[in-house]
Amino acid sequence: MAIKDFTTGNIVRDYSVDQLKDAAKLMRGYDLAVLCAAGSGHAGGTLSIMDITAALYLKVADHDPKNASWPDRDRIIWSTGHKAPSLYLGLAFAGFCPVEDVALLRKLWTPYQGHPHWLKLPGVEVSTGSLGQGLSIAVGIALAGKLAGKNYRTFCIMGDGEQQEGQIWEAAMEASHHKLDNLVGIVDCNHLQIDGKVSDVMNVDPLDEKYRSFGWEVLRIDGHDMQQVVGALEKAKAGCGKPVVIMAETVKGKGVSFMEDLAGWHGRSPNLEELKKALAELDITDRVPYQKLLDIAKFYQVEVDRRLDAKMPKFSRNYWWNSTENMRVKMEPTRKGFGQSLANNGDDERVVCLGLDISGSITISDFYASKPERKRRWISMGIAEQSATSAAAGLAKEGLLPVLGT
Ligand SMILES: Cc1ncc(C[n+]2csc(CCOP(=O)(O)OP(=O)(O)O)c2C)c(N)n1
Repeated sequence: MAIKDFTTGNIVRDYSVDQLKDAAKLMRGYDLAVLCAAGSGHAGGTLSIMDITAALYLKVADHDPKNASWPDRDRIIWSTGHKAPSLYLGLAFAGFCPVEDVALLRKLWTPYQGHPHWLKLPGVEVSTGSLGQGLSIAVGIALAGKLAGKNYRTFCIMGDGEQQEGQIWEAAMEASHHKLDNLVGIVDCNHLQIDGKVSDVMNVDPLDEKYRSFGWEVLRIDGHDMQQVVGALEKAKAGCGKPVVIMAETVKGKGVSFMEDLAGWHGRSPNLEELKKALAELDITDRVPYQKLLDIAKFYQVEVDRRLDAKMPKFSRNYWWNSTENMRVKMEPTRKGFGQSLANNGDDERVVCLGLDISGSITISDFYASKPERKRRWISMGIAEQSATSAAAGLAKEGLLPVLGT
């Protein structure tokens, strides 16, 4: 089991547990460097999943970097598409693409978009990012494997906050009904989501019992203990007559003390100073060519700007907002109007706001930000948009004015 040449069946490279540990550490460094170069992205969850990524891409999954669409390859689905940089580094370290190219993360026209795009980068199985859908896609891929009599395995990486999505449980039901012993779910149990602790936003525990009651085999491990990670992935891959889910206990932001276990690092990227501090902590300052990665991103962006500028219509005067004195406007993101309006009009006792774990970004939390007494009318629903929308219908039916957004 490992990176293979499918034409000969030979193993191209096999990693020992110590080599995997080292690769995961290095991948964390590259992750932070490319996030820094992009100026945005998700540090917390990409760090928590990195040991599993290294084990899967460098050891457990059968795949061939020279033939990404080899029909018998194992499939890896990233239901948590926001962890795309980990996926790209898994592929890069396995030899699917040059590691330094990942510095083009989130740049226009590159294969390394903020969320995975399967048509842009060989090795990316499906485009993801809308939470809750990956396990259903994985069920379909596993069913297709059964229909074709193929022996490949399908791995699906999910988040613990993501378990709030009802669709996951529909997929879990389907997987056991169809005895998909070729399907392996992996839950990155880092106990945090965007709005805070999973247990506060919308408790999903006891997850093990839930999956067991849905007919799955459950393996719970320390997701940062490489021996345990490899052992569980190999055991799950061997199959046991039913779908297997690995509950990996992890730490969000793992490896960097000032990022660990902090919800604020969910959707943040480090600045240069933070990057240097993180690399020093990981003890890999000399092994990650961060300046080169930053330069690759910077020079690429210069070219993007030049090409965009060439496409812009040119006029005798510059009419762009705020470019001249007579075009002065106050610029505010439109989403801020949403929160502002709720802050201004939220005293109406009928107004009830439903939180869907993205409250700060869409500013719905401005509803109670300066009026804590309104918290009584703030209801956290988790990442469960479909049910929350129907719950809003129920609230409205009883004469309330529900507001929700995602
Ligand atoms: C359907 C959907 N709703 C909301 C989001 C916005 N979103 C992106 S990541 C995230 C939190 C995910 O938490 P978790 O699954 O625990 O992932 P992790 O903490 O490991 O990053 C949310 C709400 C989304 N991408 N898709």
